[in-house]
Amino acid sequence: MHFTRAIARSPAKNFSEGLSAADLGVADFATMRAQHEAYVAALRDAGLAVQVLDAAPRYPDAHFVEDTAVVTPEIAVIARPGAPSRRGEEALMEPVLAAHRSLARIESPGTLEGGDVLQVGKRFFVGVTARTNEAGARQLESVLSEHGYRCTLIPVTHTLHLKSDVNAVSEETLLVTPALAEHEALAGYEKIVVEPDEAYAANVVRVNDRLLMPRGFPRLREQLGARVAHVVELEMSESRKMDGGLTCLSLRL
Ligand code: CIR
Repeated sequence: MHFTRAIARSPAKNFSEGLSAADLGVADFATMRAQHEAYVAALRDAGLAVQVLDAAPRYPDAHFVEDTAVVTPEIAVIARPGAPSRRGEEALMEPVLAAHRSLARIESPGTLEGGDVLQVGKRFFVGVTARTNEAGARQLESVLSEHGYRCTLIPVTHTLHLKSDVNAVSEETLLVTPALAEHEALAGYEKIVVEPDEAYAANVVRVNDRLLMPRGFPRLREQLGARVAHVVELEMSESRKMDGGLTCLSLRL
């Protein structure tokens, strides 16, 4: 899939009040802002026009914009966050996406966060997690099937979002943590399995000719080696403290 645009949101000064189970210490705003600017610059270097929305301090997790929608070339599906403190972020995103796509919406009692939705070509994998329930996943499936996509639901209990554990490096190759390496829903793909102590680095973003990965994971860098021609490493320490990864920080379209 070729992306031309991305939508991001500046982190709010109170972003460290967001949800986190990471136990990695208090996140620092100045460092986060610099890391976010580097992320946006990396997307621009990849040729994307990046729209950076204003910080939204009412929602300290709102810069994790990926969770607010699922965007395909044909449609944007406005999510319905499962975390009560994040409910409302999707309403901020709706008018932004309306400028680019026709919209569908996940409705109550469904919940869905974009971090649980992985697209690989015409297939979607949807994590059923603490944030995305089966009703939400089935609603998404119903919308996407109208556009020729096939959805497979994957129950995930050990981590926050499906994409904490699996992402596409190409249409044939997935980067997975050991937890999902043998999952039957993912059979048929070539796999790169991250080392258990580098599991955070399974959250990578493929943007056109390049792959963005978090800095500080030398074995994954080596594993990607010649398989991925252009790897960009980005410092992610402050997002990590807030349970966020690279995919969470933008919507690509
Ligand atoms: C949360 O717990 O909702 C945020 N602190 C982190 C969200 C990360 N988003 C993502 O993985 N897509």
